[in-house]
Amino acid sequence: MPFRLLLLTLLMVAAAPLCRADDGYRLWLKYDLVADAGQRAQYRAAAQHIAFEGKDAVLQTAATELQRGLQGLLGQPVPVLAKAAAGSTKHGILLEIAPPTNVSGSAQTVLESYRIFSRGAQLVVAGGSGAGVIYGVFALLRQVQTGQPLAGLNVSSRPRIQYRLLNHWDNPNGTVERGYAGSSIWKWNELPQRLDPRYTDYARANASIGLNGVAINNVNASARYLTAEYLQKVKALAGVFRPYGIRVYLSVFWAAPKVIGGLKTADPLDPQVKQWWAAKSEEIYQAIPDFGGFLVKANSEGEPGPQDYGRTHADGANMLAAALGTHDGIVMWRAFVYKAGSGDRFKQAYEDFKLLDGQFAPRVLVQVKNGPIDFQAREPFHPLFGAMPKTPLVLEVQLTQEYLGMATHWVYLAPLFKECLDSDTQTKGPGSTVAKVVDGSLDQHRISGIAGVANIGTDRNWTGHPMAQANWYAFGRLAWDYTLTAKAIATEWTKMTLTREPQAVATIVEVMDKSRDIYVRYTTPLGLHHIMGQNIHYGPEPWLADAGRPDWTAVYYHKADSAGLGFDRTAKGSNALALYSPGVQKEWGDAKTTPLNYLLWFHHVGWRQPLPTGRTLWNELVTRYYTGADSVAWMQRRWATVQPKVDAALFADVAARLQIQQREAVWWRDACVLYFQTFSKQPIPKPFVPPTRTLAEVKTLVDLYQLK
Ligand code: BDP
Repeated sequence: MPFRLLLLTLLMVAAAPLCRADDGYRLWLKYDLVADAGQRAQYRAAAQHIAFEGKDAVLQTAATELQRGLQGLLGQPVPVLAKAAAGSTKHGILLEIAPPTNVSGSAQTVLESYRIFSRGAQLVVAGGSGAGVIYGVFALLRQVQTGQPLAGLNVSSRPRIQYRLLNHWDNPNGTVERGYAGSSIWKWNELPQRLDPRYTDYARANASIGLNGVAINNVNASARYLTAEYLQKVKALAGVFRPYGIRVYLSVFWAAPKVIGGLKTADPLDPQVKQWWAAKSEEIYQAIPDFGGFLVKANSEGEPGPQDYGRTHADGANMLAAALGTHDGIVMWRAFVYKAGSGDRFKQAYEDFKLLDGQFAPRVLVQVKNGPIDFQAREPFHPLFGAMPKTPLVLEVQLTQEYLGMATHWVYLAPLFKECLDSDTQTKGPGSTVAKVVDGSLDQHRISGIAGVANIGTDRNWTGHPMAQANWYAFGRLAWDYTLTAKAIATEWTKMTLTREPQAVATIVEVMDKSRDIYVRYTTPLGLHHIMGQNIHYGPEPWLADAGRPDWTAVYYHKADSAGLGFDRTAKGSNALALYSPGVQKEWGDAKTTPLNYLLWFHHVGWRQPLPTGRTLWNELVTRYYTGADSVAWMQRRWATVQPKVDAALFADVAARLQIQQREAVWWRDACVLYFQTFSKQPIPKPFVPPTRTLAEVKTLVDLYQLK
């Protein structure tokens, strides 16, 4: 070998580990060379070119994305040709827009549907529109990324839910409410002139999992977004997202007509207010012709709203829907409302909204969180699901781990989302699942939606915890098709993102699948809820009795006393159970038939009460706290086994976060068992070893975290 070549080879070998280091930026769209040579050869033979015709912008993006993906995976150029130039005899991939005739569903979901099949030598990706093609293209890439054959491929798919959105809680100053992955990725000071390349990568990631909308700003909204200056910035973002089939939505500040419009009122029935919103909406559509619509948090946690003027949520939502005029937009009106001092918080959204069913204008959807309180680690489904048959309901879930350990605890959320979607409201007999309420099929709604509060920030790996990328991914996949299993989604994500080695995949998927249950065990077992640290919502603070309002304390929710533990929501208590259908009431109304996971949500149970596990409540509670904390050590051991199979930097990052999680699981355990022991007055059952620190010592940790 000539000396210079030898030197070059040596340099390349030395540089190789550096190239391998994976900072997580590429998410699940890695496109590294397919390692198996035989498999690679098969893919290469099938994908010699990409062909399409037409000027549709999303179709063109689809071709570029497919080219980028295949070139990386196959390690060879894959030319994009005009359909006529490609001919039909050579093996290649043809992209075409061909609205299917045999698919049922709303007009939009038909447009977004795709088919992948063989026609002669060609593999065809046919979409109902450019968006359909792009979803088909990412499905095809997923096939290759997960090592599936292309030959004989024959799949068709359409989304089950029409509006599939991320909700960003991002502020104009660059902070993110409840964000744990750095700052907002939107750089308002640079827009509209400079478009950070990250905006495109963000759009690619969303399109690859089937998301078609983005509400870009916090629901605690600044009126600033509606100013002419900011609308130019929003327009620039919309321009980046449009070729990926993604529409922009805005959260609006209810009192905007007063704050930036100079009006004296924001009363939805006031003619000037109506006029202001209509003009504002026209201005938005002039700038952004495909603007998606408005997301509204009103009369909630201090935000202004129509009730300030004696009007209802329906009055407010319908006024905004009217303001959209003939444009193709919607209003998503949030049902996350609760007033201080007006009974069980569990019931308040229901009491405000149930009566309004049937009063909302056709383009209004009411957006309901998965559970009745607030994104706890486990909640029963929100009683509004099934209770508003005349109103399309958007399911809102949280990807950012506000109450689930922020960015240090590894918690895979698909099991949580699935648990809610699969819950049976029984409102129209057995099988009336939340999923069927949300997709509109139970009550024959024309429109349907689902929203995930984003966990994305400026951290290089987007989500802080590397494994939290899976929550973004899983949300998109379930929004598209909620019948997918949490495990199947975890498997494809792991193969695309971390490793294809079968044993390592199986190990990682097993940990992911159990992680949410483990988190529940060491934080809020048996249906405990809202006992976390005040304000920052991190760590345990079950003793919290004094906060801005009673329903922000912990004691309001767990009701521990010398007799027992749990919130009695039966007829003897707050009677929140009465909000559910008779079938659900029957099961959950009796402590003996209530699933243990929901027990303390609905019943005040005696400390010595025996449970179906054979243990008393106290012993079961302690057992769960201890085994939950021990399970984090199990997660660590399992993670250690995959070290040779995953990127070294990523391995170390996750291992370090698991150490924190382990320490904090023990913190939760000690805090909760010691505090509840002051009521139960019973010993820690064997074989568990009592905490080595005192309750007073544990309490000081909260102060440390909250920087008091
Ligand atoms: C709670 C958050 C708060 C949000 C609110 C909401 O603590 O920051 O503004 O939900 O959803 O979970 O409006």
